Amino acid sequence: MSKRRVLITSALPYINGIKHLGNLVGSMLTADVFARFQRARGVETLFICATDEHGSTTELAALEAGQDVVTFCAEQHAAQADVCRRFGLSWNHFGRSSNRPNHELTQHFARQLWKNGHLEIRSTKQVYSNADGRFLPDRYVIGTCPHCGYPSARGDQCENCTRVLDPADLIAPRSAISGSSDLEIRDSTHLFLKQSQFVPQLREWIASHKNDWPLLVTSIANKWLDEGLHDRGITRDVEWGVPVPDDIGDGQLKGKVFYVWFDAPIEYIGATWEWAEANNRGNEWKSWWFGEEARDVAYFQFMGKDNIPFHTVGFPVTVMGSDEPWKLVDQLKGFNYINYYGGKFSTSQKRGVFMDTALEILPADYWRYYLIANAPEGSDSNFTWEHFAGVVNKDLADVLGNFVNRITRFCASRFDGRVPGEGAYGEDEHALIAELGKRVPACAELFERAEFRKAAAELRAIWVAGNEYLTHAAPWTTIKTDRDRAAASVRLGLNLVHIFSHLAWPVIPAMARQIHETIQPLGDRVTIPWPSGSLDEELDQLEAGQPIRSPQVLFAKITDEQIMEWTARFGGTET
Ligand code: B3M
Ligand code: ZN
Repeated sequence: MSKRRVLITSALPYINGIKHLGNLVGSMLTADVFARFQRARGVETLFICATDEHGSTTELAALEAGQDVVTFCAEQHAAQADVCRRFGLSWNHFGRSSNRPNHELTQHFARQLWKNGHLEIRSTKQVYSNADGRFLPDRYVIGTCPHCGYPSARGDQCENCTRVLDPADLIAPRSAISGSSDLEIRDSTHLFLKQSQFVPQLREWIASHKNDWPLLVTSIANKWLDEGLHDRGITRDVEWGVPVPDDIGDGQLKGKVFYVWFDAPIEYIGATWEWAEANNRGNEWKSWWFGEEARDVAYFQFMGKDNIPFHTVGFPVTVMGSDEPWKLVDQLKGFNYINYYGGKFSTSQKRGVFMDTALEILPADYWRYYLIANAPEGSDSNFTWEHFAGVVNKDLADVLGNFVNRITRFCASRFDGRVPGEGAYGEDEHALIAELGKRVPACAELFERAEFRKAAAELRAIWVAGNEYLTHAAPWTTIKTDRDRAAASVRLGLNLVHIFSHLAWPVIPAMARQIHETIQPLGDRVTIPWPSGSLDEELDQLEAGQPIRSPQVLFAKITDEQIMEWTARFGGTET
């Protein structure tokens, strides 16, 4: 039996616009921390993401930007790839759903579904705009929400009350392209996926995960099934998408493309294919996804709660209906939302903090730590600048940063900047080693279970234990009377700095590197491995006489002036 491999996908960010911190923590960032942790443990890991590019939202965004959709997507993809890289997201591949592999695979799945009798051609009523000379699907229609009265609801969903809509539901509808209200209802032919046939199979599959998926995930999945699963229209009258192949529906579907939510999850596989192509790995992509070869793969998905139905029902139906042995997700990690001062982060209303502006004001690791420590797992969490500053100042500056600074400075000034070899570890040292002997495996277990908040809390507890040890051992005092005792404390302190950097790497990779470099250069090693030895060995592994460096200030505290400036700039009042 070969070793376990881990496949990780994060929900694919929509192509239009840089994502906000809520999108980030609920998919890409947590997936990244998990991927780094697996690599740090020596597990063969493939971490895949891509931009989700098709559909009416993209066409409209391109229109608004005054660009053709191909240029628009290319630019936006590059912009997102750049900001994500600067956030330390360590994908093996960041693909594009508009690339050829996804086209091929989407058409393949559709053909399989057609062949197996799971698709049906139906005539539907669609909104048609006379002024624009075209059908207006989904977001192309704007009008008043029939549920809450919000006047700018879009035809796919009301942003105000989040209800899913059909364009024909909207009151006083108008075209999002021209603003014209000269609209009529016309017949248009579309492909429907007969999802309702899959309910028993879905129920069984979801039930088989009731003990290993978060309650949030199984309850959202079951709610969808309980409310009655409708057959789903999987084609649209737009141009930008994967075309329906001619051999499906003998010409009746000419000019239609697949609905974006049909092709987007298939891009998880498509992007893996892109990865193989980009790295000359031939057919290896298939070994992560298909049949016997993929049996050793544990597949983890990360996403916000609004995406859960599409991953517990929509995509699985595509996979099951293909009647081919494609891999289904093993562990589905869903997240609640992060709110901004009690209200929503909103891309369309530019409310909250976005990835690019976040990096303008602070390094990525401040954000990474804060977001992981406050990941919206059990319930929604709430971002405020005051809270953010409190967490950063306390955990990163006062606890971790201060520990590293105190011990390295003291070593520099009193031990010539070298690891002291004198003195033996005594009772205090052994007590701390024993404590970490429990905490480090506990922390690993929490990362393994993808419980990020608790894992971060354990990490912080480990740093706190180090600080308490140092305060108690007080080498700056003992050195006056017992140099060997002080030397032993400094030696343990430096070993702690070293292990802290290994433990922190999945969450704060850049800072972890910097901390490691104060103790030992890393060269071109990318991964800082999770400690695998006993803590007795791990905490006594630096060689006596080895030089160390004093770091610059690792984490600068956030000041009250900065909080004032940022609340003024980004808005900071309850809604
Ligand atoms: N593009 C992102 C979102 O709903 C959506 C995820 C697709 S995952 C296949 O925010
Ligand atoms: Zn509404």
